[in-house]
Amino acid sequence: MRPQVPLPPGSSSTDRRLSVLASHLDSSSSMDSQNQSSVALSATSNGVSAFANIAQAPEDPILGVTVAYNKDPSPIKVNLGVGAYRTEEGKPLVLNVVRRAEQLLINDPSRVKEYLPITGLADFNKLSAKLILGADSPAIQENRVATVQCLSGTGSLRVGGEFLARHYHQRTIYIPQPTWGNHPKVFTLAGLSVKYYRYYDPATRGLHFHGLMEDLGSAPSGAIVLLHACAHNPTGVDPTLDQWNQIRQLMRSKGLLPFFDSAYQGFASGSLDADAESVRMFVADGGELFAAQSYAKNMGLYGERVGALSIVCKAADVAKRVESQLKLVIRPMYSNPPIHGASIVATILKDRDMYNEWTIELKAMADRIISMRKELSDALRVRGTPGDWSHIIKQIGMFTFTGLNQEQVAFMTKEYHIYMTSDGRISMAGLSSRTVPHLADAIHAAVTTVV
Ligand code: PLA
Repeated sequence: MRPQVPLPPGSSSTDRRLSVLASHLDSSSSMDSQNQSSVALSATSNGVSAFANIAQAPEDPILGVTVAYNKDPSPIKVNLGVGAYRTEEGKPLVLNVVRRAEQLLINDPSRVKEYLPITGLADFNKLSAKLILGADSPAIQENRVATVQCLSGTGSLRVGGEFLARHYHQRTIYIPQPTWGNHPKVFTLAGLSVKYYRYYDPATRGLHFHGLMEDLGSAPSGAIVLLHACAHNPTGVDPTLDQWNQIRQLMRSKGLLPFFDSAYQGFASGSLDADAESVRMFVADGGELFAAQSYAKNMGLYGERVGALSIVCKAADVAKRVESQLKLVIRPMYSNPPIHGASIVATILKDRDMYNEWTIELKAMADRIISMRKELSDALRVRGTPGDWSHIIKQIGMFTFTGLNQEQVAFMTKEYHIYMTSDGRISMAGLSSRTVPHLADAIHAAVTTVV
């Protein structure tokens, strides 16, 4: 990452955003290439494209892995890049309960395709808040939660970020080191300034609790703090409940504002309630918080782009005014959200039978991921692969943060056609009993031949 370029006085907020963003982007989209692009943009035609000199942007570090995978003709290739659930047969999964809900929706002649309100489907919003905060949440009972339907987890983070940039007195958001690669970009473009707090200790392959507490302890009062509600991406390392409580106490004592990213509720432990404990702990103390929810993974609705942003406020009238301002953020961004995915979620969440069926299917996905952890760790033991691999079992959620370095990852891709992100993260949800031996062979070869 390059240092931020100082801007002359009088620069616009767009200049500031772009400059900050440039410092977070990959080196291949350097300021030089941005300058070239603006020259190209201002050039007049003569048959030459106004974009003739535009720089080739790098692929996304996560979604670009799928692009490379798709180009590889090898029959033994495996995609462990993006966090997308696959069956034992390596196929994408549409949950049965989702198919059932879709049938109901299709067969209902009263359904139309009108625009939703700016805030989305009202039922969906209520049920989503209930899902993350708990059915008996005092915040819901006291009507002090503003919930808006957004474009999956990413859209919820972006809308929340932009709301904060407009209305909150502190523009700095602390995010964990490391974190999901899109976080710094989303928040920077939302108009916030991003700083990191220590989170992961490579030496122990566990939580850097001391560093985390020290960094949040020295954050300026009122700063925003991004927390992964469960199944931290990419490390698979979560605080214990006791550590969460200490984090909560410290944050409340300094007036730090929690912004939870909940992209994996139900995927960590298999229990929707257990995976929401961290968030609910922060609601129980009466304080304020933001929560971005995604149904991509836990309902397998990846491409439907369905999620929600909830802002828990201290009083009902505040929540009402907050909601009115969220509408002003959303309207010029995408006007209003799509109807289909939210209707599926609402159909499932409001019907006891379907809800139960969902929890069973969700648990089956979480269990399959956990069994992949065991199989991979056994396979490495059988091969006598050097090193301590116990973290494969200990880590939680969709990913294992293997500790493999960039060269080892490149070797595995080149020699074994295994696709994963260059930070050594593998999606356990993309593995199957069939592909575990191949992955174990690749890891063994990588650690024994690439130093
Ligand atoms: N937050 C975290 C922590 C995530 O890991 C992801 C997705 C999101 C938010 C956004 O999800 P959504 O917008 O699709 O709801 N991370 C994935 C996919 C699974 C991605 O990078 O887009 C990943 O492979 O890391």
